[in-house]
Amino acid sequence: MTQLCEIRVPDVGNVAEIDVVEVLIKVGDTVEIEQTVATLETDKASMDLPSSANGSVQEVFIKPGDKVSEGTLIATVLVSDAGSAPAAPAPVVAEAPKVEPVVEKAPEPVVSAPAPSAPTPAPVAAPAVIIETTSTGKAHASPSTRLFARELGVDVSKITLGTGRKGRILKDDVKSYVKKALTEGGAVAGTGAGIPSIPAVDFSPFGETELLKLSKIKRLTGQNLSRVWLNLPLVTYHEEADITEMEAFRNSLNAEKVKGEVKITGLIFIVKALVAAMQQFPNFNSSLSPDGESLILKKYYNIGIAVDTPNGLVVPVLRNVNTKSINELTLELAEKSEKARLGKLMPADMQGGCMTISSLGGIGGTAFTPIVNAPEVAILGVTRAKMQPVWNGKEFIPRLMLPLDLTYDHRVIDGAEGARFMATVKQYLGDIRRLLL
Ligand code: CAO
Repeated sequence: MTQLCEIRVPDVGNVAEIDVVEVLIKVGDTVEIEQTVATLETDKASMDLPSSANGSVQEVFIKPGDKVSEGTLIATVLVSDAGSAPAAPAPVVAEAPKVEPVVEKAPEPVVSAPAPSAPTPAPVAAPAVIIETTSTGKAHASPSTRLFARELGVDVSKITLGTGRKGRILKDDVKSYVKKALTEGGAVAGTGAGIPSIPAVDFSPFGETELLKLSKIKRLTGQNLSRVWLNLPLVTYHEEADITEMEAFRNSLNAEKVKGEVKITGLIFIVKALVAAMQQFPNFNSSLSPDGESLILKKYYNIGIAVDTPNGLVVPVLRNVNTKSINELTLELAEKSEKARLGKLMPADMQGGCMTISSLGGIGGTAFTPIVNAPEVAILGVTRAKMQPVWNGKEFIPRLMLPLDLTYDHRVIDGAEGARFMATVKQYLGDIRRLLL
């Protein structure tokens, strides 16, 4: 046997008009006792209206924006014998639920606990209307939305604006928030660990704008950089190397090259000097184990080179630098940076780096703070070398000085270690004969 059960607004105290904020059921849905069927709101409180029967929804009489009051018919539910059908003849009015303030309560809940006023005793215990007051200054969301957010590990206060009435946060807003966090690769701002998001701004009052989709490389690089920025305690140390002799040597080598031959770039000497220093300071050729308890020391020396391409930044890797000559590395860099610019690098070309160099020297600059390419623990930034007067103890002499910026993961590298490492790189670049030792 089946019976039609009515779900009505219970006695919610002396409130004449209650707004329907969200309707969570539709015709054909199966509902269970205590399942929230609608979210109602007064000026002072919001409440989840639970179903008082198990069954299938036959008709829904309200929609968001409607005003309801005690006794308003919300929906009818067809209850089968197997379900929790009220014993009274159909139609049966669900018993007015007991009202219990829950979650973030105001000192004086506006909706008071009424005495049951249903005409027929319902055979099932009517679930409580769940109330959340809105005078707490907390995020504007119903208890069921809060529960939903908690189940997904979302701190609802991190959702800055809901799409519901008066900015109310709805379940769909929680879903969009999670979706956005997953697409952007960032962490969902969970309770206590969330980082305030940057609110969206409508620029239209200030002038015309145009929407330009980011390239895939740019989006992925952005996600990775944000992750590193948020997870690693980064320190950048600045140094200058005297490359006057190195540059003279490089120019003399290039003068010997016949037309069409690839010229030796200063970057290759930097790659060599870096690896020589990494061999002396093994911590720079390491990664932190995922549990943060150990260092994974690498016995190979692969250097990533950040290459600027029309589609964004890519980092091809020069492998086994310690076993290759300056000429070999020059050719390899020329080939890989060309492939990078043509978008022809294979994933394997960009894997296995131990440390990265980001050189802006061809463009300019005096210093910058590159971001470590984790799980590497350090990155070397290079900006434009320039002639400077350097005091030799007796006089100022013109020297070609190269600015270097080392950013490192401070969990792995100590400040003094970083300074010693850079003093070593500087020494190698100052006298490249030392690379032979
Ligand atoms: N100081 C002075 N001049 C420099 C210099 C420096 N530190 N570095 C390069 N130059 C000169 C070169 O000698 C070259 O001069 P010539 O044309 O007279 O020979 C010119 O600048 C152009 O060099 P280049 O940048 O093309 O070549 P490179 O070997 O130095 O660099 C590469 C290769 C692939 C790193 C570079 O082309 C590139 O893409 N740089 C951008 C890197 C980048 O975007 N990094 C990301 C920063 S954000 O993390």
